[in-house]
Amino acid sequence: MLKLSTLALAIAGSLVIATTETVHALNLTNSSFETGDFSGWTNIGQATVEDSGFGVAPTNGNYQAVLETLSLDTGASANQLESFLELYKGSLTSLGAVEGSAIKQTITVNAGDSFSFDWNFLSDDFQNSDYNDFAFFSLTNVTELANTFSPTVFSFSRLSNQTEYQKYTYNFQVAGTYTLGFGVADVGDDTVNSALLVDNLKLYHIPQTIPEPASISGICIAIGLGFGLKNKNGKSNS
Ligand SMILES: [Ca+2]
Ligand SMILES: [Ca+2]
Ligand SMILES: [Ca+2]
Repeated sequence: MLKLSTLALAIAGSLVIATTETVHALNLTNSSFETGDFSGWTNIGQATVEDSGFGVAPTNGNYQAVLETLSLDTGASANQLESFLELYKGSLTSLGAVEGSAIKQTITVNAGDSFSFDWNFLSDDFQNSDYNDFAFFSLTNVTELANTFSPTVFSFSRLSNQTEYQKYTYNFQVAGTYTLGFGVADVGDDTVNSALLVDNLKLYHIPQTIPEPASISGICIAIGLGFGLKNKNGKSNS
């Protein structure tokens, strides 16, 4: 008898958890760069916010972030980028990075939250293993988005080739506060420009499945059965 009542309470408890799960607002500041600047972000090296006048249209609104390695020194070495993005030493230098540019923002997420953004890698380098510039995003580790061997088409911007905008989605398995970074790196030497365009960042939470009416009624019957038996049991004891 006690076992059945406990079971009913446990089922009722799980029902409450399932139905109070809702989409929650997630904190990401200036997620589409629509302020026209890096408000809410911190940047290092050569980073600008540009409109379609750049030669590539933003995917959301009027502005996008443009990070470049430049044909000269950005002023941010690979070691400085690793430190700026709070990455383990060697995270970028082990990939051949010499210098580059990056932006970052601190975010707090729950397990199960998802994150998406649009990116476009551009370069004046083309399929060159010695100078294989690359674009990346970083949380705890570096994830490469593209390099000079990625498929590209012609670009009307100040860089010759582009992958065109693509969407990347990431699912957080572990809750916590992360340093979210985006960057582009010169490899081999500090010359020949490459760029990473970023736009339309979104942090969101997909609600857990709410029990269907059939299973809810089943749970209600189970709870009712539990209370009914408890009352019956109470009477028999009196
Ligand atoms: Ca935008
Ligand atoms: Ca450079
Ligand atoms: Ca380069």
